[in-house]
Amino acid sequence: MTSRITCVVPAPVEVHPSTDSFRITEATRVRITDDTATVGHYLAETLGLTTGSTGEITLSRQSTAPADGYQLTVTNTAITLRANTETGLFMAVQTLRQLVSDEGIVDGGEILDYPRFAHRGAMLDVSRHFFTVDEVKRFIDQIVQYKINVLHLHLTDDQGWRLEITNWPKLTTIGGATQVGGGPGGFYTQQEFRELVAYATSRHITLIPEIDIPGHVNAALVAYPELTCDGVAPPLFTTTGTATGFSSLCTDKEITYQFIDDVLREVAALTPGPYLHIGTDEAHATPEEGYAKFIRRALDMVQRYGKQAIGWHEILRADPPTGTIPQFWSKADDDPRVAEAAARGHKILLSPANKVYLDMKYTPDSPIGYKWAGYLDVRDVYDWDPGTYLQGVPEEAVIGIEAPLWAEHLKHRGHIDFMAFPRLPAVAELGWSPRETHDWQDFRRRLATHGPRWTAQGIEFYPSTQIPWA
Ligand code: TNX
Repeated sequence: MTSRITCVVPAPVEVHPSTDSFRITEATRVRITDDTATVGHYLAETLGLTTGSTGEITLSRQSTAPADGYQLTVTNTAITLRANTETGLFMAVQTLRQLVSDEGIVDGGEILDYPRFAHRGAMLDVSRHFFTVDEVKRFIDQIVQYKINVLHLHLTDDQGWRLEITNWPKLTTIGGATQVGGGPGGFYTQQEFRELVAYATSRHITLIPEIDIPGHVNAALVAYPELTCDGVAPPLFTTTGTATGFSSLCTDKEITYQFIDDVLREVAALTPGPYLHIGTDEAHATPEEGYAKFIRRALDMVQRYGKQAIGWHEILRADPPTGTIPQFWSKADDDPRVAEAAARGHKILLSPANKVYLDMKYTPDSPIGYKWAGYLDVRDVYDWDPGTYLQGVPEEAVIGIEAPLWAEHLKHRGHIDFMAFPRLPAVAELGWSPRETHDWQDFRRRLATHGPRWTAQGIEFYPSTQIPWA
């Protein structure tokens, strides 16, 4: 059997296997020092070990790896994790977890590793179908194993508003009452949301909350009809419909701006991370001048509340300042504004639908999913290069990549598992690993060995025929 140290996903920058191996037993201890305690305890908990002031597994905050990178050394007698940052140590733990066999054998060798892109994200839509705090925590624990460091939560859409806003309580009591299919829906109280943020932070995940405005707001309009232009409440929307972008806040009413100011202020206060995502996609029901005016005012508020704005790339229609990050979600080169924005100095977040939309079917036989962006089997997701994908958007302009998991078709957490695995690890490798390690044949060989781990973790993954599962 090949050494697990040659099966790490995402592929490390450098791997040097040796013939050593370390055996983890009940007596194995994790050595804890002041500056490594948090990650040390997490490591011990994850591997079921105890901690102490001495131990065979040591963590150190001295490393030659770049920030957020790490070095990992496994010999017959010791395991050493080294990094300059706590995040780097956390990443080292994720690699170490992949090296441990069921019998506690850790294959020997040395690894030097660090990320290619700063932003390696997954997006979960909790609006179309609601997922509980525990379900989101479970997703976080799944994705950190692949060094994903951003979780973007799509908190509001036509079908449901999922975050309590103190000044506008009906958003959740009315706007959060249902979901696609007409089921009971749900929402996070601010306290629950804080708990989620804290959990993400403890896993070195930056949580990005998205409030999708000025379109995709039917749930808010049901709750507060004064936000529509005619003042009439629309009915709750519990299907996926055929027309997207049918709802809009009224951009001519001042109350609209009081509303978004309250929302953005409260969401900013709940969020320690640097970003607020303001949606801005498919605002087909918003008049063009109204759209630009609205976006500029919303961007001023985001800035006033100390955050950097992200928006789906349509936001470029409003000529936002260069600090705004457009999230590209279409197909290659179908919007010249993205390359123009990169030339002006915007950082670009890449989520091309025909590559990384995890709500697409794998094949025509997939039981759930859309196909509007094509069928996406593992190889389709893996075989592209974020550094050269869009003409005029060089690697330096790319902040990273993100895989959206829209939830029109996700009825329960098993559906999250099925759509995210094994595709999300492919996205993670594109975001983390250097281009030089990119190799489909090698990736499928390594990925195959992860299936039994997912099974052990209860992840109901899709056993793609492209992967020679172990
Ligand atoms: C497009 S991508 C949308 C979402 C849908 C998704 C379904 C984007 C910014 N908008 O509202 O859920 O397609 O694939």
